[in-house]
Amino acid sequence: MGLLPTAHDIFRNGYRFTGWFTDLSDETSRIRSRENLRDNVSLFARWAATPEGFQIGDTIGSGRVTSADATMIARHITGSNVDICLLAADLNGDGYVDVSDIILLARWLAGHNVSPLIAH
Ligand SMILES: [Ca+2]
Repeated sequence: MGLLPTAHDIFRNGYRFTGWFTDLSDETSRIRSRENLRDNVSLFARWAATPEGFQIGDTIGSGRVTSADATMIARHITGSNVDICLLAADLNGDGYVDVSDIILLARWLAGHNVSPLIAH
């Protein structure tokens, strides 16, 4: 299996990464786990346009992605009433904001070579 592009590679200003697909015309072909990648397959990345000014990971709209964003995701998950952008907080694009997104953000902030599939 080859290497998937990293989280840094998939960040596109003004777009939200929505996942890897084996067939661009089939919404159900989204890859949800590396376990499904045992054979040689071609994968297609998909993005969705996001509101102007939106940046994945910038949950508080500060214009930067920092550890404060991870902290705010943690507060959201643990039930605190915080005002965050849920689209920006869903770093792995699975439709949920959970600890997987914090892990991905923390690893990315630490300079690790991460893939959105790691957090699944
Ligand atoms: Ca997520």
